Amino acid sequence: MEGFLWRKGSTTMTTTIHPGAINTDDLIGAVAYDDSHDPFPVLGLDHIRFYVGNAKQAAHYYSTAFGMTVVAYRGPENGSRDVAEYVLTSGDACFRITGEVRAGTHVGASVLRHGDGVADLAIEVPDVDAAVAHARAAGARIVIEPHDDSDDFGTVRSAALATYGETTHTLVDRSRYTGPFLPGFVAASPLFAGKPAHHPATYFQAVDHAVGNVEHMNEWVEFYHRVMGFSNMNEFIGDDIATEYSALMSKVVASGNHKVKFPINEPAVSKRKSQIDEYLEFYGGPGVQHLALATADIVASVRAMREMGVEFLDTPDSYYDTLGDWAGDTRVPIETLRELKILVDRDEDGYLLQIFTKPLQDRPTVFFEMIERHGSLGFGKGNFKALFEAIEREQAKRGNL
Ligand code: TYF
Ligand code: FE
Repeated sequence: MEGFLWRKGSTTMTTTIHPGAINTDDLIGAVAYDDSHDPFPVLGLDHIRFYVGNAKQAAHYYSTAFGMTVVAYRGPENGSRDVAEYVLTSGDACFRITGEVRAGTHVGASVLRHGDGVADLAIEVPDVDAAVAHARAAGARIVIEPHDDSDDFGTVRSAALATYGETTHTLVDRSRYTGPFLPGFVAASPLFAGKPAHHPATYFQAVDHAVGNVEHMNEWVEFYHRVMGFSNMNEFIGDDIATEYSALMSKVVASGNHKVKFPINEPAVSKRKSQIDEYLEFYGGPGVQHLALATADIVASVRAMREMGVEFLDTPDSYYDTLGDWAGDTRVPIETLRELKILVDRDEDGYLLQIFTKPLQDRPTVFFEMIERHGSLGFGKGNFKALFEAIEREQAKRGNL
């Protein structure tokens, strides 16, 4: 039977904007790494699973506003009686949108409490059993034991472990599988064929990082060390910055190859209500705060997304008045950055361009970041002040500051 194989990291893809192959490992700042002694080797992020109130409409939104393509589906028509799921890809990035079709599922219970949000950050691993054995010995709670699922396209072995809040990490070994997504899913046609011809083929090509908001940052940093063998990246927001303006503390943990990067935020005590406290209150506990989407051409992507109605945070003009003094040469002229409100950060390794959307639903919870890396492996430290002030302006509009 013909295989689909929509990924993996070794695949190259093209956009209309940057002709030629784009290496998604470069886009996300992956590094060479020998995992032969790693107790928990990971291949990369497999997919991001959202629980939503209306999967069909969410899939439509990610198709139109984020330029993604529906590639697989399951629902009542093919044996999934309780939930409908749409799988969308954009380059190597894969979103799985799950909604209940019958009252009374755990998906509905999750949406009742949290609203639409990220339920699972699935990680591709070479050996599910070895990973689970290590995680269990390190004290992780295994929520789904290792098991096989099969269909005509082969077999997938998977398991799931609990992380912060009600979020989970599914561990997936898809090395013996060639189907459109996972066993039980059927290939599906795109929901939306009307993308303007002048838009890039994809607005983003990989997921760069996924950020968690928690109550106790160090507890979860230690969890990722102990359970997954992740190490700290040299990027943090400490007490000093927190008290000055950010009202949050943050550390970043990453897999050895840096293909999976998880910044972890906690609220800091400050004069005003932290943006992290606002999230914890409205989400109803710890959860995924933002997903950073790596793009090879942030200008084309942000222009396209703005045309399709995506709302981005504003940046004051004063940011661009002084940008030339410190940002140095970037591939994008300052006037274009100013027009689109794109931020720049530079460190010893290079620079990055980034911009943040407003929350993607009416609850002030999960949002996205678009990021174009040029050497920098950081997270935009130089922009924290401008960014957090922009977030706080939105918080104030909601009456939550
Ligand atoms: O992922 C990061 O660390 C950056 C900065 O509430 C950031 O995108 C950190 C905390 C936050 C929003 C953005
Ligand atoms: Fe980020």
